[in-house]
Amino acid sequence: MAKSLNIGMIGYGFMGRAHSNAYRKVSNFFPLKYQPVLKAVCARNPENAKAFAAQWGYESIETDWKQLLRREDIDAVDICTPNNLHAEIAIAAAKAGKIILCEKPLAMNAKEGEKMVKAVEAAKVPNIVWYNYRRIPAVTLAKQLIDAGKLGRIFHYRAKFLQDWTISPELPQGGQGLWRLDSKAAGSGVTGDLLAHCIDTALWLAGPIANVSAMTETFIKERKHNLTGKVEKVGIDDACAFLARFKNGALATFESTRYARGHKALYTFEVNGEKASLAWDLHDLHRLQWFDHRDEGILRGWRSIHVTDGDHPYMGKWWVPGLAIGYEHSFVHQVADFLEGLAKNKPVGPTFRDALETQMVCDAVLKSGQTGKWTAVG
Ligand code: SOE
Repeated sequence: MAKSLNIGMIGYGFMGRAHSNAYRKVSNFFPLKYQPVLKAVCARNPENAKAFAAQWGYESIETDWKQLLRREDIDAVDICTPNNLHAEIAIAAAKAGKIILCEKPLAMNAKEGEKMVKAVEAAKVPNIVWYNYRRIPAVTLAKQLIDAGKLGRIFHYRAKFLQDWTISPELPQGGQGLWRLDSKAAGSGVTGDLLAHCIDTALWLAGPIANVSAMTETFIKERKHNLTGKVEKVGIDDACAFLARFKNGALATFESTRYARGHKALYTFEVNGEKASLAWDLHDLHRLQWFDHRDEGILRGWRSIHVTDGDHPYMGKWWVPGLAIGYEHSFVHQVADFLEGLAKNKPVGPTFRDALETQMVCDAVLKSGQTGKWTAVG
């Protein structure tokens, strides 16, 4: 019989739902040695915590995260709060000996991230950061193809993450649902929120980034703040584009904005290698586009692989070949891999240390955006 792993979740927004859904589903599809148990959800407002607990099946609630960490019946803490609370909670959770699953980005900046890495490594607690897109089967397949050497030397990496939800100047900043626009809660704008995903995938697929040259822009300079009721300066980057050089010599371009009218969450990347290229698009997430120069000349062309067969990553655990899965399954896969790692006593990425590397690239990007200069990472 599987051993229970009692989860204490802090925060209950969009990510609280995505993670809770994953904990609930994982054991039905992935037979593992550990089974998550939704033990407690923690939110400042008891009514909200109760409503969330009732909807998702948490056994109890807490209104103070410090109390949650004191509970002996909590094995793992899942941090789904705004970014400005990640470090304090994670460091305390590590000291309390808890397993930690932290929402991305790891921290407000690399300095904070370093303290978090030190804390989890000193306490030797298993840890992971929710960069979920790695575990969409088509993206995992891209990783397998690159690692198998099928692309050969990589020349180019191209990624973008486009949204359009903050174009209205009437949209306030701060508070529930809108803390991503408040630099005091989020640390940065699209760089930490969206480009961080692109950077995590890029580092995973193509290796470390050496230096970057960025431009950032804040299109709407002032917005009403929901917590103070006053019109306040906007401190986040609304858009960011940067060039990067990987340590292996490959060149990259990254772009992200919340002002690309018509795009809701268009995350795409393309990798061009000596022998082959591949491309992926979140709006068509179960497909991987593949071009292989080694194909017979007259048949050579881009093919669209429907990543739904039993021998594709994770797919053997779901339905039957040809039937697609979606966004939420990337979180289920992350929990499955993490639980398998726990059983085998092996770290599963992205660990806090992996996510610190992403944070260091974000810091370099933001610095370069300010200075207009090429900036080394780290
Ligand atoms: C922002 O709108 C957001 O929800 C990010 O915070 C998530 O990390 C991303 O996956 C989707 O967009």
